[in-house]
Amino acid sequence: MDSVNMRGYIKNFSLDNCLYGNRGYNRVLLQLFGYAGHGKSCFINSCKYVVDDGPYKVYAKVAEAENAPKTMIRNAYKLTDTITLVDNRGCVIMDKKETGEIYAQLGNFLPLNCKVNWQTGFKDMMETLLNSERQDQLSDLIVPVLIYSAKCLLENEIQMKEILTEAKKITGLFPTVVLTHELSAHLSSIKEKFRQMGVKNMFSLENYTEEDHMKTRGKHETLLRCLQDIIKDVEFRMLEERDAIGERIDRKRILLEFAHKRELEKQQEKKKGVCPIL
Ligand SMILES: Nc1nc2c(ncn2[C@@H]2O[C@H](COP(=O)(O)OP(=O)(O)OP(=O)(O)O)[C@@H](O)[C@H]2O)c(=O)[nH]1
Ligand SMILES: [Mg+2]
Repeated sequence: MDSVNMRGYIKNFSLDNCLYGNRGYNRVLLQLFGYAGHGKSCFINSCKYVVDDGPYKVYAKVAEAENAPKTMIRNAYKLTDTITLVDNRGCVIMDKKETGEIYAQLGNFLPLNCKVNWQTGFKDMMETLLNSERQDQLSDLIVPVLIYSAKCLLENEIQMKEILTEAKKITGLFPTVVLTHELSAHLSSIKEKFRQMGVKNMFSLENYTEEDHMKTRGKHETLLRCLQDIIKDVEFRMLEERDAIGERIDRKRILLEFAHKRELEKQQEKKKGVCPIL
C-alpha cells in the first residue's frame, strides 16, 4: 500500500466495522511505554504529522535532552476517531518500584491527563486499583508499544524480557517494539536482542523532530506502516470472543499479585538485613 492508502486505512479504521462488531470496546489505546528520553513524545508528534498530513505541530512536549525526563503526566492524544495515543511517564531505571507503576499505566488503571507518581508498596497499588473504579476506561482496548532508542545498548536483557512478558500478561498482546534513532550503529545488535526475546512486531525509524521535520517518503511510509500493522493486529484480535469486564478483572488480579510478590520480597530482604529493593 502507498502512503495515501495507508493513511485512509488508519483514519477509517473503526471497531464497529470489525467482522463481529466492537465486542464492547469503543476506543483503541496505543499505550507507549519505555525509558525516559527514548522518543515517546516525538513518536506521538510524528504519528500525528503523518496521519493528519498537515503542518508539523508539537502536541506532546519533547525533552530538551535525552537525560532530562519531560513527560510526568499521562497524557492522551487523539489520533483518529478510534485511536488514541497515550504518552505514559517514562522510567529512568526500570527498578521494581517503577515497573509496578508501568504495569498500572499499561493496565489503564491510572487516570489519563494526570500526574504519575512512582509508588512503592502494596497499599499504593491497592489504592490505585480502587481509585480506578471512578474512571470510565472500561471500553478501551489496550495495545502496548515499547519505544526504545537504538542508541542505548540493551544491557539488562533479563529485565527487559520480564517487562515484555508482564506487559503481554496484562494487555493480552505482546508489545510492538518501535526502535527510534535508527541511524545508530547499535541498531542491528539491538534488533537481534529483541528478536531473541520473542518480539515479532518491530519497527525501526527516525522520528520527525521540531528541528528536522522535512517530509520524506521513507519516514512517512515507515510510520504509517507501523500504525497500519498495529491496527491489523487489533482487527485480528477482534475476531476472538472478548469480555471487556472480565479482562479488566484479570488485569487487576495480575497487578495485585505483582505488588504482593514485591512486598514479600521486600520483607524478606529486610529480615536478611539487605538494603531492600524498592
Ligand atoms: N535523531 C533523533 N532524535 C530523536 C528521535 N526520537 C527522539 N529524539 C530526540 O530525543 C529527545 C527525547 O525525545 P522525547 O520524545 O522527548 O522522549 P520521551 O521518551 O518522550 O522522554 P520523556 O518524556 O522524558 O519520558 C528529544 O531531544 C528528541 O528530539 C529519533 O528517532 N531520532
Ligand atoms: Mg515524553
